[in-house]
Amino acid sequence: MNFLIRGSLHRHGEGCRTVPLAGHVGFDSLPDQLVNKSVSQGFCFNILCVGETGLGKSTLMDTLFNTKFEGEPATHTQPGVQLRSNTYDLQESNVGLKLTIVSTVGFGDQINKEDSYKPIVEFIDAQFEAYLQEELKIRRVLHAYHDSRIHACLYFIAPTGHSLKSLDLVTMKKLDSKVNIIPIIAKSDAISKSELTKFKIKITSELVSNGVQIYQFPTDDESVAEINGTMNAHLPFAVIGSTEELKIGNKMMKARQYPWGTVQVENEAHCDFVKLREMLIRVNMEDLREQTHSRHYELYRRCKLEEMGFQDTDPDSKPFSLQETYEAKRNEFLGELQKKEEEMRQMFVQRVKEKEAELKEAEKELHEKFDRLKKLHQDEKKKLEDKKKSLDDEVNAFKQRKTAAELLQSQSSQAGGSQTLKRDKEKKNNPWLCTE
Ligand SMILES: Nc1nc2c(ncn2[C@@H]2O[C@H](COP(=O)(O)OP(=O)(O)O)[C@@H](O)[C@H]2O)c(=O)[nH]1
Ligand SMILES: [Mg+2]
Repeated sequence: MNFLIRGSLHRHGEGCRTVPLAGHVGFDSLPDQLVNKSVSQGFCFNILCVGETGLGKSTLMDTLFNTKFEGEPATHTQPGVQLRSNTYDLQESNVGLKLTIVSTVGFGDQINKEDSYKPIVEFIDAQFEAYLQEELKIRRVLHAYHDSRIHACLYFIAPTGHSLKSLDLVTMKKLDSKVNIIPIIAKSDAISKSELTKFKIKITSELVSNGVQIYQFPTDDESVAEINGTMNAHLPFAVIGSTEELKIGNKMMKARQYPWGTVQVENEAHCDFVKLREMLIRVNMEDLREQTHSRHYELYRRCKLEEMGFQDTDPDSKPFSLQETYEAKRNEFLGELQKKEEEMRQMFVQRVKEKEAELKEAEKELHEKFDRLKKLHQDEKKKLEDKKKSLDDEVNAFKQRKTAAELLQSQSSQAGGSQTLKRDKEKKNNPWLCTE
């Protein structure tokens, strides 16, 4: 038995030779080793559900994973968009899955929806950032790290039958370079079959004309190329969610019952729920994880490291050492700091000058006011003094007049007294003289 291997000897430009093996070596069990290791470590998968409140996000998750995840229904009165994240340990056969479901709360409920996409973008970036920080640590434990990066974003479209809302287009456009978007038409039992066909075409053309990149199921792996190719043509999947089991024939099935009939969730003639479950979980879960790491995270990491000043090569196409990058960034940072300091100093001096001028102006005004008041006071004082003087003069004149009057009065009374005396004398001499 001959085994052929490609021996890759990357030593100083040596090529690789193909050499035959004389017997069984054992590395053909590598795939099994990998599987066993992965199974024992367990898997992790993170889904983000974006869609307006009440579009059936929680119900669909329960239906997809055949369980009841706890959680209160969200109200429509949230002041902004938030993200609610829950992690669950699931087990199927001997495979463990750490599943994280992140759901938007309050999406589409505000009057102004301009910034609705921001908390979602920030959340996705925060998970990338946490992973990058772990990668950059000196002592990193990536195998034990709980990877919270979003692997699939289910975007819930309302079954209006018209076209996408601008909120949907804007949000998907902001997310498409960060996450694998799988658009789905929610509550598709609310739309007729012919309307649905037209709606799907309309949505696809709107996504294309707005340049929104949605996740395409991969067709490069032969084993899944056919099914994935067919399923790509069915996007966006029209789904129905229900955790209610009804007896149909002699089987219990997940369905929604209406006065006019029953919709079976897992009946492919009724909706695309099975297609979504197959594509998302059974066929492409690993590709979604892989794409997240190799495409979306890689892009985030590249932009972030470039932003931090890291480069692979210098302007002469020579590899940049980490030390040089660090030095260059440090110098750039110090330069910027100095510039900022200088700017602040200049600004401070300018402010002080302005304040000084303001104070001088105020002082001048105060002086002028003081002078004005002083003059006013002096004028007033002079007027009062004049008045006092004229009053004093009047008082003196009055006193003089009074004295003169008194003198006159006393003189006249003296004159009156001497005549009475004369008359008394005459009366004594002549008692018959009548004076009255
Ligand atoms: N007609 C219809 N109703 C659904 C469907 N999925 C969920 N609902 C109902 O829609 C309401 C809101 O569902 P919920 O999962 O809480 O929505 P969420 O706010 O997006 O998580 C509930 O009354 C569900 O029973 C569906 O596919 N079709
Ligand atoms: Mg919910």
